[in-house]
Amino acid sequence: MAGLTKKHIKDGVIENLRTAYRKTIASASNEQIYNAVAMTIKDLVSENWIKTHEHFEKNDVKTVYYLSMEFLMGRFMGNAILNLSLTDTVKEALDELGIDINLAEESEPDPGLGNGGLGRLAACFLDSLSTMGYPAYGCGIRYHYGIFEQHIENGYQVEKPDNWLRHGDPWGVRRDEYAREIKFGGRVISVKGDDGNFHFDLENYQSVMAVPFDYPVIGYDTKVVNTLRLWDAEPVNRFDLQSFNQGQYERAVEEQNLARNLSSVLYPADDHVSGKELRLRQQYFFISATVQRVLEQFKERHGNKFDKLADYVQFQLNDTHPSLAVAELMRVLLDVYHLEWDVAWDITRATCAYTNHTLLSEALEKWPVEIFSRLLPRIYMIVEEINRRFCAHLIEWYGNDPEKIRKMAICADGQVRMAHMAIVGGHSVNGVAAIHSQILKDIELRDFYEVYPGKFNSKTNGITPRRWIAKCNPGLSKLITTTIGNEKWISDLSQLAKLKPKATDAAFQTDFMKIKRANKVDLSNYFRSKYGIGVDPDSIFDIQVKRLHEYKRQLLCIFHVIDMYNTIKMNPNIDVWPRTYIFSAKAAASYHRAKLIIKLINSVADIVNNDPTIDGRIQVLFVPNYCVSLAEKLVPAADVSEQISTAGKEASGTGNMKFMLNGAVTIGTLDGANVEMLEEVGKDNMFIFGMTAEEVHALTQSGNYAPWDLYNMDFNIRNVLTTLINGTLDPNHDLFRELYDAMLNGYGGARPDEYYVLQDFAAYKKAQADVDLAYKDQSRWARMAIMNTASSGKFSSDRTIKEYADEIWKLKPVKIK
Ligand code: HTP
Repeated sequence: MAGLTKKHIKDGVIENLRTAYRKTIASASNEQIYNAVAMTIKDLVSENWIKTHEHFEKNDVKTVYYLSMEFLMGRFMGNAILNLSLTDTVKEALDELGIDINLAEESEPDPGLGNGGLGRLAACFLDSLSTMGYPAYGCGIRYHYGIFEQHIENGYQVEKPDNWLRHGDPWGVRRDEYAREIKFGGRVISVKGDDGNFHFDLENYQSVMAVPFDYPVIGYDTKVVNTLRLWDAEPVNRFDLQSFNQGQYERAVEEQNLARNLSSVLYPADDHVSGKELRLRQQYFFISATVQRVLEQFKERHGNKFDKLADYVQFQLNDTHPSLAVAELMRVLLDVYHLEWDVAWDITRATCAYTNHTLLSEALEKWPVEIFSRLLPRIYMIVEEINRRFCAHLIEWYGNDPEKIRKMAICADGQVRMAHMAIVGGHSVNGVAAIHSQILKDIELRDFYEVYPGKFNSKTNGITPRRWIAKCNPGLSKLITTTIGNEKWISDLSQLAKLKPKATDAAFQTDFMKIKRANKVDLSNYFRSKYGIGVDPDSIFDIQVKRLHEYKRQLLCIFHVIDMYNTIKMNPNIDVWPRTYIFSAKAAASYHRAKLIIKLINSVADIVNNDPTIDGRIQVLFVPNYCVSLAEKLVPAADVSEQISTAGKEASGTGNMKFMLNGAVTIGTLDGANVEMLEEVGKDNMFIFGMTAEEVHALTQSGNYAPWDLYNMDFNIRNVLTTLINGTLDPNHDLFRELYDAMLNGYGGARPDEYYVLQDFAAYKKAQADVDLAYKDQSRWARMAIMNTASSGKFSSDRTIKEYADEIWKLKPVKIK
């Protein structure tokens, strides 16, 4: 930000400490100092934030509302400083005050308001929306507890609550003026309106207030500041409880509890739904608040011209979680603004668009009609009517084919299917990588593609280069800037292609690998200070970080570690380059198998790290509490990026892109965005192995998969599986028998080795041997690493957002003077 001096910042920090805490720098805690710095920076952006909204209003701009249950923003401060180009100014100002900027940064809580890829994608999208000047709101829930904090005790995951608001919320601005009432339950009544028509309303309902907190979304090198609006729940009658008579008192207490629970916790299961009533309430809560407010604002600006709504408003549904927006928009248009059904329906469909993020059937949200109709009686009526009309349309289309209609209906088998509602009620359905979108059309949503071919499209995910290189990897960023000659690549990542000719330049290779090594040293020092374990920075850093899920196959990687361990034990003189395997992953609290895999990784680490025959050639580390700020430390230090999901299961992946951008070489399957990464970087610079999605599909369909045959024929597989149960890892022999059984016999009714770990094992082992060979040729490795960075331009979320804006939202960027 031009014109800002060190003095502004110093004065701001001192003043904020004084007024907010009655403290001086000497007496303030680290958290208070962090808050004072954060408030100072927020103050600095307020002017642009206000200007942005004045501009939006004056020019009556079209706006996208990104509706999402999750925003995994990561720490705000460092990103704000980077995007405002204040890195040096702030550092010097704090230096002069005697404040260590790193300490201030580390005192910021990392708000974990998301589970994984879905929430982090939403955060990257917001960064790109502001940076490119698109008018946008992110709309979600202000959970008081984010995803749990993971501790490892005796090798097991233990969950602790994460109260990220403990020390205050310096970035949030409470907006009481936009608080709205949200109604649950009750009975639907019809009342005759002034227009002579009957309209529906509710009586005997419970309600809570939705109160928005606004957070600035600061773009890079721009004056545009968009808004992340997170809704918090509060009781409606908070203040006059005392005056209530008996019956109302009980109701008021219920409503108090409802409010307390509503925005309390994020459901910590990724790619999986548990169908809990509270979650449906959360969904309706933030959707209803958002839709009500957006339509009020539209009415203020445009009166009753709701037929123009889609020209000014687009709702993007981040997965099925916000798909109640379809029904809520219908409700408000019908019951509040008294539009006719057909008119309201055309408006709704033109305004909503849906992104599908996953092919896992356990992630498809379905709500029991009993819960849905009891909690949201008016919304349920509307959903039934949408369903009735949709089924009538299907009968026209297919003739009377009851089986087909039952399969495609929105309400069937006692359930409401949210994906079907999102597809029918919007104008766009997109997948998140080419292969994923293709599978949606060919298999998963084939019937819908037949009826609505024009709605289907693909938008390959992306990541923001601001957080994921400029901020987290300053060394490499500087090298890129001096090599290219300017910083434009930070907002036009395709410029990285200019590095390609440098991939074979010996001097550039040396510079590039020096930075990689320095990042590895930094990470090792961090591990040493935090966990008391250093790692060898000259070893290969082989990293797999993501949610723990069977389809992501952490098991394949740890099996390979066991195999290497067995190999070295049998041939102690074998020549392998030392390797450090780093895992980090949270498992859903109720996901027993995933938690057992965490225990296995820790048990393997115990044995391997302490075995003198291994002599440091393998080191295994499970780093607790994977989160955005930890990722920012791991990604720049990786040599090898593990992206090894069963083909056809990982919709896109976005961690894969972060590692590629930072010069790690990927070992991966032809799944998700890996397929497009291969197109960009070429097969010489990536280690691709294993079955294709078609092969996986065919093998599953055939029913011929026989892991016992693999066990009998492959000595290495046999050895790895035996290690699970022969006492090496666990003196009682029983702890990991479940995994052994799951691989060979199937466990708890599941098919044996459902995710084809053993089927892909030999190919993976071969690919890992190729990694070892490639790394031994340091110049070859440097070339590969540079080519990865240089070829990653496509995976900027700026590119993704431009495609959404051009093709789905028809949204134009603004410029603010
Ligand atoms: C998923 C997929 C992952 C995607 C990510 C963002 C599920 N959101 N929900 N996501 O597991 O592959 O990259 O689209």
